[in-house]
Amino acid sequence: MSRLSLDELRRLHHQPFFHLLRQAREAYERHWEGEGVQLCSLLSIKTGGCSEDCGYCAQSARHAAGVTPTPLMDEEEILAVARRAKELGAQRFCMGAAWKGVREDDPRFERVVSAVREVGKLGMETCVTLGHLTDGAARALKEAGLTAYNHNVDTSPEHYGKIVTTHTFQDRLDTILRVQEAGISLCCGGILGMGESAEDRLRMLEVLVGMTPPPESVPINCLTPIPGTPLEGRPPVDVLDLVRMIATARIALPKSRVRLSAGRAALSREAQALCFFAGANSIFYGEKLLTTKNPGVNEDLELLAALDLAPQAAERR
Ligand code: SAM
Ligand code: DTB
Ligand code: SF4
Repeated sequence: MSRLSLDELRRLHHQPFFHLLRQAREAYERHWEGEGVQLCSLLSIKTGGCSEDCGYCAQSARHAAGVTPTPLMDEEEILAVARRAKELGAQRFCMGAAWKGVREDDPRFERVVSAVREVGKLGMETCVTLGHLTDGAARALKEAGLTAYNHNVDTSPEHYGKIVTTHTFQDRLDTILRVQEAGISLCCGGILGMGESAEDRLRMLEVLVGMTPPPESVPINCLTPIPGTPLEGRPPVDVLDLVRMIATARIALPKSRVRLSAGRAALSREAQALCFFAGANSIFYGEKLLTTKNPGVNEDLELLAALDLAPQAAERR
């Protein structure tokens, strides 16, 4: 299927709910039937104290979210968490750092590169999210065997400036291009519930669809409102709007893993079932995201079993 235009995305997204769901299900079955749900464990390897002002984020030094900044974890500590995640059944291990970005000559970055290499040796897919990258940093991560780099566009180009003022949407796209030029798979998605319109959501999707190649995985986060941040008072995302967005993403990005991401702890089992039906085929797995809670491991395994969904096969792709 050729890339969908904004108009086509609008038509898809606004069609009757069950027509949309049927179409999304067909796309899922064509490309993903039998593949299982990807379980990605997340670890904040460097928490808080970030220079940026992203309005949703607990880790910005500019907000009073009460997160105590911690230095970059040691490699052995990181590996211990990764081993445990693997034992619990995770296929991918994602490491997040509250940095504006990294350069290849920063010794802390070298520690992350080494951790990527070692986690890879455990037989897990690896992902990191470290903010902006230089070309050299992207190359170093590729050489260490990194599977994917997470760098979200987060919202539409038009809405971005209302959420973040310390860097631009274009800065995000520049890093995304560096990731892709280095030959690393891209994990790129966004957040719902930051006061954006349906049109903003579709513009965000248009940007993702326009990437070459489109992102390997697409996290769809629902804002977890953090007390002390500018977005603390935002109302929750309507579950049916979330399902509509997942279904539209499934059709528009048929070969991407669509990850039901932050905000899952606030969703009922039935709501999550609808998200999987609409084409979500990846979750964050483990009790904690970066600073907030995620459903428990047993709860998630029970939910997958109740839905007859298998976790993705464990071997590295
Ligand atoms: N500093 C890096 C960056 O900005 O790319 C990496 C860490 S950042 C916390 C990773 C992503 O987590 C953000 O792009 C955003 O999509 C998501 N995120 C952060 N806080 C969130 C929140 N309160 N609710 C939902 N998603 C959130
Ligand atoms: C993504 O899109 N969501 C994850 C991961 N990439 C790094 C992070 C979610 C963070 C939720 C808020 C928190 O725990 O602080
Ligand atoms: Fe949070 Fe990343 Fe923004 Fe820093 S750059 S405030 S860690 S989202």
